[in-house]
Amino acid sequence: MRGKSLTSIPDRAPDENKNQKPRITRRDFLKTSLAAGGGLLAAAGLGRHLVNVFGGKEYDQPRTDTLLKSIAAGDPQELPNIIVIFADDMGLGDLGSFGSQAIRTPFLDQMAAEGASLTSFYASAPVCSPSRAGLLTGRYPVRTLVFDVIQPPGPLDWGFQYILGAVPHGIPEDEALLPEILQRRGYRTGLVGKWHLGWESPHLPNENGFDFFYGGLLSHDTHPYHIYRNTDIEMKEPIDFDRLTKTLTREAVNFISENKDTPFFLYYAQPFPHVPLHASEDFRGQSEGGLYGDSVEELDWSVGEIFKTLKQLGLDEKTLVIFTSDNGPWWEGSTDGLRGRKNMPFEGGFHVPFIARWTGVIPAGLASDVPAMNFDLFAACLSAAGLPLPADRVIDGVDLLPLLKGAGADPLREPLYYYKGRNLTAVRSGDWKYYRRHTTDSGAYPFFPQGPFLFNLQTDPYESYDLSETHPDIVQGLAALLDRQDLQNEANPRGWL
Ligand SMILES: [Ca+2]
Repeated sequence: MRGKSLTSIPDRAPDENKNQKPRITRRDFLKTSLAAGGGLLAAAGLGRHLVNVFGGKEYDQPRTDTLLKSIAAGDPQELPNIIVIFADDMGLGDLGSFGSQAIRTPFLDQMAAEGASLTSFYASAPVCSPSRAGLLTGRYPVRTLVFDVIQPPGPLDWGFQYILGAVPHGIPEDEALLPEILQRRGYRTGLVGKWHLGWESPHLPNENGFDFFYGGLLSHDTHPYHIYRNTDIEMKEPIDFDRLTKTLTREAVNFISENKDTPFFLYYAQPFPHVPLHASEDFRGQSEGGLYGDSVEELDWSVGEIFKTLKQLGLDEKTLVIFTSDNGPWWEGSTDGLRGRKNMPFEGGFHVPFIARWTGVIPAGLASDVPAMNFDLFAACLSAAGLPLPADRVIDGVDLLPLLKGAGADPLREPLYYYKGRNLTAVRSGDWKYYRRHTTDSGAYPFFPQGPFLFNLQTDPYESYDLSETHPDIVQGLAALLDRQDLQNEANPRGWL
């Protein structure tokens, strides 16, 4: 039948028609095709835009107002200080304590020696904004609607943001952010560095729980990039990026010193080693890792200045300090050999360094390969502040403090999901990671999807050998988890309870 139907289709026009003028010229055909294609694209874009604008958002500000009002101030003597140091695009293999031979990070190495390292720690997204949304809300970024990078619309971004993706202008006001909760608890809250969760009101840091903000609203490869002190521009672009780490370090240290007598939460979101790479004259040319390495070594110095300040003020035992990165490395930087890089669902995009230090509480030198994700830090910080998790919304994070104190894995840990944009791409449960068929990571074949894949991260951390044929039962179980997660998300996109 197949052969017959193929041979029945003539591969050229019958001879009797060859001298007739075609009824449709090539130009007409192209014009019609382009118009039809454009129309279809526009209709699809508009349809998706309308769905994004009018469906699935379910804003609920009263819910969050009620939640925040329910949080009582704590006894300042009982509340530990919390510092989260969040590097930008820094790779797992860029630290000495995680194996770098090219870059020296003595202060981070010392932090690891004095605290706990998690060696299977993930960002909640492989790019900046959603990873920050996950960190500050304790939820999969897709629930917060910040599933991709937030930036002001340039000519290309209008299409990218408002037709294709409909990314909001900033973190929705009805998300309860970690600084908003800690502020109600009695913390002085400060953000030094990169915000990247909105560039205009009502999405600015001071409107979202931060008493103090010093830094940039966007990535420093975006224009306009100004340095703000709270809501005022302190330095207009062009900024001297070589001095940026020094300036931010000064502000972070000042914030700690000024608030030494009150509980404080400092979110130090370092803009490096995201490109463009810069380092001050003290660090430029010093590293075996090039300018990338110089910027990491200066970041490491900056971490050292924070620890020096804590020691001088006698705050070591009162302060939980966490260090991690928002996603895997981009153009440079080491994934420590893991497959993939920034903006990919492979380990190299999500797997980031993690160190926590809290003198007298977290045992020195502890290391664990229990998988965790940055939204767990939301839960850990609330736990440190003596607060329960919000019960009015799905919180995907679990309290990491018992693990960091040496208690081992939480048996109730849900599987970890890997989203690329709003698409659920992979799941990790135990040692197994399963991928749906998805975009290739080979630049030479950009239009070829790949997978599905099943990898055993214990025996194959580099995701090189697909085991789906030999373990169909595991594939079935993990595929069902992905389907379940998708169904739950479609039924309740914001995760309201
Ligand atoms: Ca980033």
